[in-house]
Amino acid sequence: LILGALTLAKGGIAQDMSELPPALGPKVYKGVSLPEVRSYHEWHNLRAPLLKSIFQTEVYGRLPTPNSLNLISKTTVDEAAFGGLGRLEEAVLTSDAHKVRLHVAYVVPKTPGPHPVVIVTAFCGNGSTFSDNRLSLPAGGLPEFCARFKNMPPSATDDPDPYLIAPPVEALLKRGYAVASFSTADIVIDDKATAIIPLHLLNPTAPPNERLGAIAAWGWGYSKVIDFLETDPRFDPKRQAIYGHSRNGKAAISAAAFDKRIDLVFAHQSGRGGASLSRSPVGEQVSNITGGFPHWFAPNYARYGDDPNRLPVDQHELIGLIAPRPLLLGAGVDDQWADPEGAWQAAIAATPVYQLSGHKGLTQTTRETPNLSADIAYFLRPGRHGTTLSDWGRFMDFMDAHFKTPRKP
Ligand code: GTR
Repeated sequence: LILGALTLAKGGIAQDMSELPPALGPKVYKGVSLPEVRSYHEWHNLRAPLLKSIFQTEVYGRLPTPNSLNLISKTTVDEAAFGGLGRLEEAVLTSDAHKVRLHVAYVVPKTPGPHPVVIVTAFCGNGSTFSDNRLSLPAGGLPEFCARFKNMPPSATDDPDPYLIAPPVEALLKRGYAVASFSTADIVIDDKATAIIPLHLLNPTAPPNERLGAIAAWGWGYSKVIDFLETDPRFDPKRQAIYGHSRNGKAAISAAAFDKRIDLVFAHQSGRGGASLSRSPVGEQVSNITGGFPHWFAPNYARYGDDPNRLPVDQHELIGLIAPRPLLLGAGVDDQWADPEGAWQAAIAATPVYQLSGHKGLTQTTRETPNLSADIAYFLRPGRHGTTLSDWGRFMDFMDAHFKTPRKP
């Protein structure tokens, strides 16, 4: 697994990724100069705080100002949901300062707890996550594309659409997992024309070029759900997993980098601004994503559009901030826009951080054969952008492997 020897191809041109700064190498940023990292202690105490600051300044924007949301209500929606396997509830949390009203829907297995939990982001509302239209709609209603999914039955085949908006909740409950769901629209609606004011309200103190981006704002949503779950003894605070697909996969992976309470992450097809290296020449480029979605990142990120090699950090260092926690990365062969190769390279380049902490990081030797009990697992499956039932199967196996023996002391 030697990175310098690997190349990426774009239109027949091979690009040498040796320009990628090693995760543990010396670093200079705005006059601060740090030597090579030689111990996990140095990583944790010196390097990680600097990286968290650089990722906010240059990529994701300044995180929301610290704030706990107030619990407004908690209701039982269905005592015996999913054929009696779980109890479906809904909580409403608000913050006046942040102008946020967050609906968290969750189903808790009927078996004795405390239960491991997986937190998912709902593209089409919590009602679609749990197939229950009594649950509240997200702020602004459902996005237009959700009409396409209406009445789409869960499919036993590997169709990448149905599971995009609804995880296999029954299967998760049968394996003992609680499932919690929130809509990113409750934090900030995904609309470049209207997002800037709510993003500013989440952190009014951020300098203009470091304005919070929607990706990190959505990531903060996972953390707010965790604040709430941790007040309820039915959930195990040592086994909290998060899942996000595509733009929500970017949110998930950034959330885990900034919030240590997240114990395990499945960032599926997260692409640019997610697990894939910003320097990678495959698929969506920094210039594409910051041009198409200017509200997703700090305005500073767009400055690297013409030459991402100038970025003082890259996504292998973001993954390093997750170490030693388990991370699953899924990719699709026909989903080159999300740059499967860039995520593979990032996983390789983040592995020394896992090794420094006494873990192994990525251990598989081919992209197609994930080792689901390794700290970092990656899979490249046939097919396009979307989440299939077998993607979920791998995620559940990954959680089973890692949550058997909780890692936290
Ligand atoms: C695309 C965007 C990607 C990815 C995707 C999605 O339009 O270019 O970065 O986030 O949307 O979220 O499905």
